[in-house]
Amino acid sequence: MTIQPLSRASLTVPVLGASAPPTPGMLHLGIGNFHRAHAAVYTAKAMAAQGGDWGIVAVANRNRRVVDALAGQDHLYSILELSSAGERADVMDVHRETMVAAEQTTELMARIADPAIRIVTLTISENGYCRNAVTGDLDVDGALVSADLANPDAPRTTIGQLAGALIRRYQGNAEPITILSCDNLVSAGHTAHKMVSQYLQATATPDGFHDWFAASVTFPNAMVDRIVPGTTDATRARVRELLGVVDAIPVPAERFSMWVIEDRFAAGRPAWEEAGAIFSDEVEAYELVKLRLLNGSHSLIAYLGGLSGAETIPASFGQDFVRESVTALLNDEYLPSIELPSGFDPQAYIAELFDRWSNHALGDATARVGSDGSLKLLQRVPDPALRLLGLGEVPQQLSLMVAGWIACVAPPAGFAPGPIADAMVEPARERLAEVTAVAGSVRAHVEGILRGGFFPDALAASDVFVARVAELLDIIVSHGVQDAARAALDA
Ligand code: CS2
Repeated sequence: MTIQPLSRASLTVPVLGASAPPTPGMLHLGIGNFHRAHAAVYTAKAMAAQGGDWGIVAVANRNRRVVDALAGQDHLYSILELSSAGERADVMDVHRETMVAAEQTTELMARIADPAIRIVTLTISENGYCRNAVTGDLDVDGALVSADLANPDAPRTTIGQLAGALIRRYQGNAEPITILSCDNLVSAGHTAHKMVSQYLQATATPDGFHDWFAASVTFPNAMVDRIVPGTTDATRARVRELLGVVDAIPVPAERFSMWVIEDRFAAGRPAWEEAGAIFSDEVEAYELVKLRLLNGSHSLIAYLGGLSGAETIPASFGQDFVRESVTALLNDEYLPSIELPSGFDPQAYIAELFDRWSNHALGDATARVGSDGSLKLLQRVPDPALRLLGLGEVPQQLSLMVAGWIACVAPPAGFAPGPIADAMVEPARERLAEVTAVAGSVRAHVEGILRGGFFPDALAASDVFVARVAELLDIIVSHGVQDAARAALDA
């Protein structure tokens, strides 16, 4: 087969779902791998089933890599599905324009104000919501949000950009619009709504704006799920072999995919149910199931793996001690903390999770899942830990998770967690180093972090939790992670 650059002219395979029509109806903020293997796929399939002007404007926050590559290959890219049952590659054709928010902020706000755009989807990660870790409110006093409030025509945060765009939309045409968060947050829609509302309360708005905002802008909750690792040279090589094209930005993904959405769309939506999405009134229950059972356990697998030399999630989960710790976390600490959606079979879900975490073909990197822990753990630890503490019990596995995170990204003096932990991206590394700088003991180190603004006050105030995290961290540092996991299991 002749190898050609990926372009419309070189396309010899059919695209997945439908090609989008020329005029986009959606705009996506945060054009990373997850969106391209998740909402984009549902949208292509929905349009294949029922048509619709739902092409997507792809917006990167500041990094040009993906948008430049998309622009250079007629907005096409491929998805490489990897599982033990085999592999397949497909080409996607749903993006129609690209933008970089940091460079085209005014244009971006005008584009969102354009009535042709009826849905804005978000994958901006936990970080993008500018939420204060202690209060859960918009971080209005933080450097980023206060800079935007001082200069609202050139906002740099997504929240400021959305607020500016909504004001422009109200002034221009006042057409309704939906903002749909596709991030791993508790009550993702409510959280997005709260952050944007609090920003709008703090900034000048035209007369009548708040009534329009309340009546015409919706923020449905949604639970998103598909394990989508980073792209590697191996991904590109495999796509070249399977499709005969050179794609700079293929996306590897597992076969499994799930999307549960509240049906609250102000201006129409694609027929995502045709692609397997579930519309439900119990979305928050699904979000909690997924955030705790999948994402929470994922963090534990990542930190135990990072500290035991396992480069991938399946390599980590393949170790008996990791599997035992995760099983205890699921059964003793997470399952009792959630109300399940009706008809939901937790044991079947967990059995499927065990398969998904064992996907060696996908080879999801431990360092990917261990990254951004300071933001992710907020969704995964405090509520279930506080529940157990309230019952007079010690959350052993949640304590182990936090101890593992600290050992990986803010190790006590003299402890070197190794290259996998070093590869974890942690935006708070500097702040973590500051709050632990004067710690003379592991206990003081843990106190510095737990009481340093990374967790809500209620958890930071628990001496029992602080003490258990410190004991387990001490064991990690002095005897290794397996002994710490054993101590948490035997307690
Ligand atoms: C992972 C998620 O990054 C993480 O912490 O748990 O990216 C996970 O792979 C997805 O949420 C799966 O839907």
